Amino acid sequence: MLKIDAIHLREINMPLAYPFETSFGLTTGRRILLVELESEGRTAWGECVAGEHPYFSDEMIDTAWIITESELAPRLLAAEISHGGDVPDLFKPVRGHRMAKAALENAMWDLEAQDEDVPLSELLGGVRKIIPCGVSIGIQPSLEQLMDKIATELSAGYQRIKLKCKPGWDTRIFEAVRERWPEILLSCDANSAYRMRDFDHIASWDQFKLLMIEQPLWYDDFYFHAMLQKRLETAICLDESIRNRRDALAAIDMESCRIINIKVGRVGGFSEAIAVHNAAAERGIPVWCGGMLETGIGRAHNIALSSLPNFSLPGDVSASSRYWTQDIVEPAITVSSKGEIVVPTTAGSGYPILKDRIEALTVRRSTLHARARVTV
Ligand code: OSB
Ligand code: MG
Repeated sequence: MLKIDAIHLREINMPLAYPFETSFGLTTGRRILLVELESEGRTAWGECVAGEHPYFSDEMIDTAWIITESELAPRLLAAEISHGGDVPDLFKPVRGHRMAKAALENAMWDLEAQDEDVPLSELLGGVRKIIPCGVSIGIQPSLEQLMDKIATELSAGYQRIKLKCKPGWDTRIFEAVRERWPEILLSCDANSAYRMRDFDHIASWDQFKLLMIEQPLWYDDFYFHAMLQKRLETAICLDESIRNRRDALAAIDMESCRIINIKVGRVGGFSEAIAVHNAAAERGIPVWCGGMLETGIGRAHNIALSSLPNFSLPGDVSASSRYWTQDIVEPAITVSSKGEIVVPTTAGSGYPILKDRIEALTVRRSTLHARARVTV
């Protein structure tokens, strides 16, 4: 039994080292909900990846805070469970709010790994000792700045460049990048910026030999992505549309995509992420680990997840320094000159948190305690 004595919620505010622009908006700093489980002297942390606004998904930090405080944390405090994998059942009565659920479930897996004295990656079923890394490059003020950014990331060793795109920031940049770097692994991510009238336009990108086109159409769609995929040589990758294993099965069966981006927050926690990974693996669909501008806490969890066997494409799991002047874990996450991260072999997530730094960044907090338990 892993008895939870208390759950601490806190909001930290962290400015991004570099602003990040997607088709749905510009992010210059993050407001992040962190959860901390206290269990018999041990602590384990989870990061909620919900954004500042409900633009990527229908969750945002403030909805995640309310749901965590009023519904999820009380269920976890009252539970008698031993495994992170037991958490989804506890949360089943609550519909949606997957990013809020994931923060607590992932913290629970972290706690279990510490308790069992094994690396989190091993507890999740990971096998990889190193993981291949790519970068996601936001929409830039100019093509020149984009080219400079790509040159920097390539010389740092990253194995795959993903370009955020939208109408007006697509063909022209792909052309310029391919002219200078004909051979690199290159992909794009539209975050749902296109519609059916754009099908011919998107089909014209086959000439750029992109590794994939991520979520070109509606965030909740499978059917029209399947129509588009029929028109393309290039693989479609779904991100936003895949909320769980059943979505992955539907998308694969309908041929809406040939690749899946797994974000542990988007699917509601490690249990569902593993289920999506396995469903894809059984059907020959490669997956990779997406990112949500996480701090080292979420990033460490992404590294552990990426060690599962079917994470065969480079993920958006990159170094702390690309996002933060100082991360909240130590050591900070670093990527080798070959574009790889070494999966930690120590117990738990392998990245100890910097409590003082977190305290200094905290702007809001709340603590829930377990009711006294009486044993007879
Ligand atoms: O669609 O993958 C996405 C960031 C925020 C929201 C959505 C996405 C992203 C990224 C950045 O692409 C990935 C990262 O480097 O963390
Ligand atoms: Mg995406």
